[in-house]
Amino acid sequence: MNYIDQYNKNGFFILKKFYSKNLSHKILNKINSLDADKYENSKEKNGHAFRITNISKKNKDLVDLYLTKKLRKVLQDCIGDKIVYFKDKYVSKQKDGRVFVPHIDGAFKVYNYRLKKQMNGWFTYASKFIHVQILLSPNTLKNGCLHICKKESDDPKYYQKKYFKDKRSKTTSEFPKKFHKKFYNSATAVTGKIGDILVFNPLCPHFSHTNNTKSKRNTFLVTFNGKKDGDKYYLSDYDKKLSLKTRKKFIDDQ
Ligand SMILES: O=C(O)CCC(=O)C(=O)O
Ligand SMILES: [Fe+2]
Repeated sequence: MNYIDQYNKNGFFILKKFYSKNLSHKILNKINSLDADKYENSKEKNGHAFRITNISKKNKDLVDLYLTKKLRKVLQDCIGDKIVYFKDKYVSKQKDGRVFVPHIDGAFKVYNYRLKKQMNGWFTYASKFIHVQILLSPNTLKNGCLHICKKESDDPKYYQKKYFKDKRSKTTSEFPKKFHKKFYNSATAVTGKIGDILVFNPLCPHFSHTNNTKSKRNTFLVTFNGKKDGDKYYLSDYDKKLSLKTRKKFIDDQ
């Protein structure tokens, strides 16, 4: 099956050696040279930033490295439209660090303070998203590689109706515990080397276990939407900041 058929049928595929070793190291070195505190980030107790979010808009040189013509073509072939950058996330898992339970991305219920109503996460901004996960270190079963399952639907509401019944799952798009086994048993492990990529629909259930090795498991995940829905980066960033500010004010007022 070619990658377009795989994407349409399963919602994901892996391309080995997509970037050369040299280019992959340039991407990794560029990200490692950034000051994580200048970006939205999450840290482990020892101070290691295991997640740094939305790097690309401030680092055009990084975009020039990873957003090659070849990548554009692959993503456009899959989504059936030109692509527009939506967000990104560098994930660097250290030994015994963060675990990601089975979840889908972006299909969470959230109150939007600008629109003054409950909205559907990323689907407030566009109807279709596509992820590329760039492997920036070896990814193995031992160091907590991503595991991915076939998508069940292209509609976030399908997952909300079928799986997200309690408050936590509704607001995080993480599957309740009773469904974890089903996903553990049906997943493909995305093992590979630096420079390999996984392209996937954010509505494919995915998860990753802890890193049991001394080396970091590094990946860079970039999300795009279709051009027909426009560039929504600044609007979604505005909404996120408004929500944080309004919630903080609410807490301060208590
Ligand atoms: O990098 C991983 O292992 C999982 C990351 C992920 O799924 C996420 O941040 O949404
Ligand atoms: Fe995810």
